[in-house]
Amino acid sequence: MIDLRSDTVTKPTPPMRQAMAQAEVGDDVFGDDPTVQALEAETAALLGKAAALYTASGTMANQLAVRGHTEPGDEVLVDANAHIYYYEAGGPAALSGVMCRCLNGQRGIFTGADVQGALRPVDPHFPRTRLVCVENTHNRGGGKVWLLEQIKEVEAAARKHGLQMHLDGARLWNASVATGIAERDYAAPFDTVSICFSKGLGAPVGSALAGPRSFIERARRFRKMLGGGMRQAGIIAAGALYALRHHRARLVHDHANAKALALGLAALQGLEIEPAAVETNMVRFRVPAMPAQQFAERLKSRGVLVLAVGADTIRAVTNLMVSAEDIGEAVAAAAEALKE
Ligand code: TLP
Repeated sequence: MIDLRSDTVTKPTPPMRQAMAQAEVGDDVFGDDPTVQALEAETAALLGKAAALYTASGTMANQLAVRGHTEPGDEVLVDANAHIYYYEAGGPAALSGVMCRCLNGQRGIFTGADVQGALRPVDPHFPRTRLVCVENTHNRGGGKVWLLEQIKEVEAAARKHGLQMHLDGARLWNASVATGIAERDYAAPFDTVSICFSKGLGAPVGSALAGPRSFIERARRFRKMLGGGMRQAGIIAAGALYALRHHRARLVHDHANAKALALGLAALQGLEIEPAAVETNMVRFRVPAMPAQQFAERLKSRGVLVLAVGADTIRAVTNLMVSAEDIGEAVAAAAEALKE
């Protein structure tokens, strides 16, 4: 199977498994796991933040950030297609008691004027607007990259009104590789940043939340509250550490494969796709002739897995397990599936 459903589907490579097998571990709830501590320190340093916390998932890291930045009844500004709002099981409402005010970004990118326009007057009738969340790269935006100037414009509007800034950087690595902008420079405008080791970097488990030390220590208590205090987590943290050290630069291959896939699909009759919109490792396209799910099933019977992410939209994500040859095979499978 050529698995293009997500970059979460990767399996640890042999050297990653070796690093995991040899990891020094201890009880991390007691602060005794040297591998988790090394991962947290390296992540914080890379992002230019004082501290970081290893979490079970990206969802947990994002929801800890929302919880830490807000009080119940507050309002969070977020793009309508952002993972925090769209794919986290109602977490902001359930775990933090906050309202989400959705901004209509273009492929996930909104502006300082959008932030400005969503602000509420200071008045007891209204919720307090507290937090702005940005997602880079943007998943439902098709792996869209934010430019630093766009982030700085949002930051200026947010700071003018005393709002906090959180970055969902699950795929920040992809944004950095695509633009050459260092992760710490992308992270600088934000109070807190979540990143994932288990997506493009190919580690089996885990994400992290980075930010000021006092914020991260509070988040550690919230993580415990959610049952996310893990014991000998060094076993999985070693995979994440290996991925952080060795798998960032190779993302250029995923990006080249995504571009090749988009160009290959664009040459077929019967698909709607914009290769120029492919900036990182995600390809989105439409199949007007049939429901997306049906096309996904036709591809599956030919050994290619993709995800229907809407009634008429398919997503294919290149990743560590997909080679340039696989892309050629996936395009051939799509050509056959269209003819069936
Ligand atoms: N995204 C997954 C699905 O949940 C949709 C995927 O396959 O793309 N932020 C962003 C931008 C994400 O894309 C994801 C996962 C997360 C956070 C959450 O990470 P996990 O799955 O570790 O909770």
